[in-house]
Amino acid sequence: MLADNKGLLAMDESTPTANKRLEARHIPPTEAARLAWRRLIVTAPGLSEGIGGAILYDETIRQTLADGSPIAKALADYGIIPGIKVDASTVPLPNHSGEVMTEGPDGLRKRLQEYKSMGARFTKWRAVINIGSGLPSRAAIDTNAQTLALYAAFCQEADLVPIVEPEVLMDGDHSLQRCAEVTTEVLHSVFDRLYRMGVDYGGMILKPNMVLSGKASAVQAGIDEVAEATVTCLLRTVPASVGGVAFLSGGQTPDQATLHLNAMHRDYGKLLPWPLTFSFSRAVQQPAMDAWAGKEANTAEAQRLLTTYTNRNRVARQGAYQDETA
Ligand code: 5MM
Repeated sequence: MLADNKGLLAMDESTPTANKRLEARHIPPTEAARLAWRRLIVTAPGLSEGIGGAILYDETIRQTLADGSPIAKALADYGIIPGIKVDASTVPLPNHSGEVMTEGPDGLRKRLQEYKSMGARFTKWRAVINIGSGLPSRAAIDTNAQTLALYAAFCQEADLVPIVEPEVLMDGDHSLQRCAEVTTEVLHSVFDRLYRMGVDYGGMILKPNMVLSGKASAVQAGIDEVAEATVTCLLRTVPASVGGVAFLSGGQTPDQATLHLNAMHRDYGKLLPWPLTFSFSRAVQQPAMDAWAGKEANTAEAQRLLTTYTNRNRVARQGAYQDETA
């Protein structure tokens, strides 16, 4: 999945998130529009040059291309391994205002068998941690870490590779240092629970946030600071035997996400014990969706932009990306 300096494409937006992205571009949020967008992505010429695996959503894995081929099969035929998001999104954590937990362990064993029969070879589960005044609580960290570990154990039992995604959000006015503290604490807790659940680190992928300044912070860390803080945090917390690390973009601009990944490889590439790559959604889809705007006539240009951005990240994964805006 992560071979040849490739990354993963997150195209697993739940229906509410997918609709939000369409509405932001004045595209009617219909099933037809979601399908058109997903077909555009899957059929983008050359997508497999930078992408080794694509994470689908339940709706998408049940859909087909215009020629009737199932989307998971089409991806596999193009050389992209199909995966599936198996969490059921977040709900409020009881007794903990402002914090959430992820639903989905009930019936998971059965759902995994169904997805496997539909061609999925890996899965993803996202937990969300908020930074705020007094947050995150120990309860939020422990609950989410335990659920991620349970999910990963179910997947390995089913012979599917779990992507474990504990996302510390960028929202808020916290500092880079605070994000580093929280991300370190969360990753320690996640790996402790994974270990206790008997999860084989070599057969899983971690999908973490980068260590960033809060979006609303007056002081924004530079590219090199983010790269150093993120690599330091990961080296302190992620066992060397983990199969791979693939970042989420979390609301960074496409340029920021690419430059951060690039700086990590350029400056610390030789220190990294695991493949370190990308599993972006917004940071690769945004420019393409803007160009598409829901119009079939814009398909080719949108596909060109999608592969431009996925390929940039493949170059960044080698520390060789040149900032065109610098
Ligand atoms: C694409 O969004 C994924 C699913 O989120 P929802 O259940 O809220 O719709 C999300 O897990 C995504 O895979 C990661 O956050 C990476 O996406 P970004 O946009 O952060 O790169």
